[in-house]
Amino acid sequence: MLSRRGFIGTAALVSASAISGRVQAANIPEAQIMDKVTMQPPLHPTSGPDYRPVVTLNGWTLPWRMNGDWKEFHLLAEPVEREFAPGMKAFLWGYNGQSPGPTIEAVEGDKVRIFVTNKLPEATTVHWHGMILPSGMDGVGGLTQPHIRPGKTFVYEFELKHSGTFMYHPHSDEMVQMAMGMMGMFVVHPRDQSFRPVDRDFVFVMSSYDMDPGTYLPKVTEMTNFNMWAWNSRVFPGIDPLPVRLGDKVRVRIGNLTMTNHPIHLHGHSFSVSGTDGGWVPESAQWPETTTDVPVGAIRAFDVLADNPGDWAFHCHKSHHTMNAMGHDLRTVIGVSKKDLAKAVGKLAPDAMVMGSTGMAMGEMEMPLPDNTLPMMTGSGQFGAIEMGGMFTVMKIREGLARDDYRDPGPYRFPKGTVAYEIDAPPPEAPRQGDPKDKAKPTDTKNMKGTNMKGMKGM
Ligand SMILES: [Cu+2]
Repeated sequence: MLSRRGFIGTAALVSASAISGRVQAANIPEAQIMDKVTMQPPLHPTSGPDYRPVVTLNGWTLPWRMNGDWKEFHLLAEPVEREFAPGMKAFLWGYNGQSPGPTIEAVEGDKVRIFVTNKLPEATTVHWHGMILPSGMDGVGGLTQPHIRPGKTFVYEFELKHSGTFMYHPHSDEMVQMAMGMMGMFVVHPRDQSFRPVDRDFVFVMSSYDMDPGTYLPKVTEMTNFNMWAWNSRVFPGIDPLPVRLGDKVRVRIGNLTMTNHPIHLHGHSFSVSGTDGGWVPESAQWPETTTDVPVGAIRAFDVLADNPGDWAFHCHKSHHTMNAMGHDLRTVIGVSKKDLAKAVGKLAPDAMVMGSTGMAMGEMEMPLPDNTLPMMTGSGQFGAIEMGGMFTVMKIREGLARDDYRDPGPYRFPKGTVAYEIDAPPPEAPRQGDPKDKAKPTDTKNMKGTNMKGMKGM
């Protein structure tokens, strides 16, 4: 699953004097590279305190090595190619072969030494968002350290004072480097294993991109008008599902490095926000939610008891964030006569296709797309088109999944008689307010129980 790339060449050796005097260049751990875009199995600790490791949607955890009492990691900032979903690729910047970078995982009290090698065409730094650490390790280019020039390696050393969920990202040409996908998550487990343990622990970071159909590079000067809304630089239907065993205690940790907030919604359950990038939320301060807003530059971790089996949609509740790039420039023509519209359009563009007069569900419509883009609404389930994109996936809660089994269990097998169903009934004669034939008051609920109401299919 890991491919290794021997990168420590002359450039790194020449820069030895730039490296902290405490370590030698020759002693840099190998930077491990990931070439898969699917969720990799959790990385269980082989030394130190045991913990239940996280899994990263469409991502992986960065392997480390022990060197004395230091846990050593190696991040490689570099250009990468990332598939958003089958049919669309982007040329991004990231770490160790992917955008976002690998999740860094450690334990409260650990001393971490993180090597950062810059293989980008411009300078970078790494800021450890939310970490309580010495100022000189905070990674703000110019303010707390010199920028890491191309080809150079810097070392960050600090002790993990607190457990929780954190992020890392550049603090150097930030607008460009974050718009290009440079970011990752950093999870610190409590040293006390009895502190709020969970059975499954998912993590991902949200990013957004502005990419015209047919192009491969995000527009890095865009400030607000993005068209690809991604979880771990993937969009639906490219986002991994969250497979969960019925009865599991589940934690989902979500970072937001987009330029807007995301109200994240889970169906079929009630959850509580258990942590932010500032630390753990005391139980006395938690309240039940089904949607939690994740502000810009923040993290929300929520805990949920997965006690309701099924396929549960899990998504951002801004409807334009569950869509992909194609088609946002369309005008609203709901209610316009398709025939008249087709006649008018046909004069100008004989091959044009008139659409949208009854809504915009396009899931089942086969339309040729330009190269390298994705339909606005796409994906399919066992009952047909799902008509989603962007920040959407499914929590799949099933009986009897094995502890570390994160494979997609496939579509839910609904017990007989538990799925919403259609009946054969004529459309209702809807009484109108002010209609002289209508003797009933509009609010007369007795009338609303009449046979007419039973057949309100499609209302
Ligand atoms: Cu959103």
